[in-house]
Amino acid sequence: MKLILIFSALLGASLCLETFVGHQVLRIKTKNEEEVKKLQLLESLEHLKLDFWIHPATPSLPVDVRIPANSVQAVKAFLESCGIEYSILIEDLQVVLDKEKQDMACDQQKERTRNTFNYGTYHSLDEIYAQLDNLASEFSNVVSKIQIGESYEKRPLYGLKFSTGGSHRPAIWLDAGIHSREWVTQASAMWIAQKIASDYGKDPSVTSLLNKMDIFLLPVANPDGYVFTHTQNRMWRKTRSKNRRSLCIGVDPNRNWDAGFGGPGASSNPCSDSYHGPSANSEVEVRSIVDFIKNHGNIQAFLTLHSYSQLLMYPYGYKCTEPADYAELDAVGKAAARSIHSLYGTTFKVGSICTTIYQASGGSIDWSYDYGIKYSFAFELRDTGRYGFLLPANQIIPTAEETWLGLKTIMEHVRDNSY
Ligand code: BHK
Ligand code: ZN
Repeated sequence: MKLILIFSALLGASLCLETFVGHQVLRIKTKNEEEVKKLQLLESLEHLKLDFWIHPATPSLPVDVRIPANSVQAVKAFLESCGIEYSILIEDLQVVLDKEKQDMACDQQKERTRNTFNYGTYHSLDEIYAQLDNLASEFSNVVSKIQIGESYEKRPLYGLKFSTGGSHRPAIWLDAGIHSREWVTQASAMWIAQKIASDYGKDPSVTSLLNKMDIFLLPVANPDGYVFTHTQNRMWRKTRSKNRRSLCIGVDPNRNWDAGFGGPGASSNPCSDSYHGPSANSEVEVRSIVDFIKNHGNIQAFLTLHSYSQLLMYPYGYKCTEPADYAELDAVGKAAARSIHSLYGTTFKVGSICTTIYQASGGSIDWSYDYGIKYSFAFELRDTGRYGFLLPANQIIPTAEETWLGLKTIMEHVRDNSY
């Protein structure tokens, strides 16, 4: 009997969805450096098992943190004793997760009867991959499916190539979902794929772009993590690779690039959500993109989608100095932010990674920029913390629409300023 119990407990641990009952998400407002320091101390207390959605770094920025039920009282007591202001963003995370799951089940049922991909709902990896095939066959004049490698758990890394011919045209890279829990990014990437494909020959901007350049889109850069967020733990961010030195799983794929690798804003602790990994490019998902970019030889823009915070960032993250192309990147970024704003009034803040969120080393756009890809930008899509990573599905299409306008502004600039 005892054995059966132990066995089923083990099974439960590996086959069940992690619950977040009673987990709260707090928004903490810091007034000065001293309060930031106190939050950094709080972050270092591993036993509290805090998940900082936005890390403490600059006093003017809010800090969002998910707190497990049994740490909530301690954290609030700590904040109150320090006189640090906070509010509750999410009262009980599981309630939001249950709603998300329920909505998804409903939408899936509708989708089955209609037999068409609903861009306004979240999907499994298999559904997304099936849709890549559908797009490639429906728009075979411009779209083809490519595979750039395999994940750690041997899932294919599928992407789309948008091309109207020519041999080896200059190209734009766009990826989403390198952090698996940032679901609106994979979903937006799919809407954008459909938009690019169906606008060719209709929208003069897309048409002229694709008459000159190719676009490569990788909608799920971290498929193992993405599957894990559906089957085990909705809050998973990292890859799923095993560590030699620890039982903790995964590497932060946005700390694993060969740009200031292992520097400030990355963790050497394999249990941390920002663990940089044993070496640069240790993650096959990262290595596959790097190899693809190097082999291609003429990528002119490197664009990556994250969520959340509504930011449009350019290098650097591993250091806080301005890149050589600062003036141009800032101007293009601000123009893109205006395009985003024009549709639904969503405001994006524009700046370097270090000055807009925090110092973070080993990030993709720092690598791409130092590699020579001038137009390197990272988007942080909606929202600003009301739902954070759990953006309701009815915001997917509006998010994708506004993001596409921002992307298009950057792409037009790249088209007209190829180098
Ligand atoms: C984006 C690009 C490069 C470096 C850092 C970031 C911020 C990103 C991160 O890696 O910590 C924040 C994040 O995932 C939430 O999207
Ligand atoms: Zn991210």
